[in-house]
Amino acid sequence: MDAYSSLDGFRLFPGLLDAARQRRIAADILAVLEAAPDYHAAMPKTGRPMSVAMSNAGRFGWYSDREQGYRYIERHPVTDRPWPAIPDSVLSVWWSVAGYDHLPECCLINLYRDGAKMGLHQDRDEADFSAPVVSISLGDDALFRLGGTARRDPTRSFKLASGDVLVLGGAARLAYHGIDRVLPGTSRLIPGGGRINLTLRRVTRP
Ligand code: MD6
Ligand code: FE
Repeated sequence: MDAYSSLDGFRLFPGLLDAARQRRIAADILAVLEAAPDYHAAMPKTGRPMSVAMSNAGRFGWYSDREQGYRYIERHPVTDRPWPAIPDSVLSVWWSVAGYDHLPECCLINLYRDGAKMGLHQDRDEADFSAPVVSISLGDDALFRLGGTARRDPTRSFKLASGDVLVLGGAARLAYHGIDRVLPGTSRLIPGGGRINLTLRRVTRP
């Protein structure tokens, strides 16, 4: 039982990544974004663009558009090139906290600039929920909201700071969660300000 969730498989590691590791990962992710520029995915059916900009590393990238909705794709939607490899600096975080014997297949990069936020959602576009989702926060602080496995379950919010690592595994793998807001100017890690969140996922069954 954790202070923030009664769901088994929720684990928060505040400050797991020291300043040097945060800078290494941030530099590696900025290099990924040079090769795979961020884009705004669109909501299924309405086509409304999400406020969070995204890109990916790994075999699969998470994407959504009006016509086909949420899914994983093997090529960048604009450049049509395969996604860059997941940097070793990021994979090492997976190996230290995931407790899962296979490589992640997707590193979704969520880029929060001025006023971006993310509504309450479940991560359920993967074929295998036995693998956890490992989340790395970089840059400005954010208010993270976490509920239960039903949308109507009560939620609570807590702050995620740069260098914090969060794991949603076990029963918490399908917990509802979102980002209420990012607190601008609370970190100098990301050039131009803002927040980057990385989520590492298994997409297929091993
Ligand atoms: C974010 N995080 O922190 C959004 N998903 O910007 C997520 O959507 C998330 O932190 C699955 C597991 C952990 C997460
Ligand atoms: Fe999520």
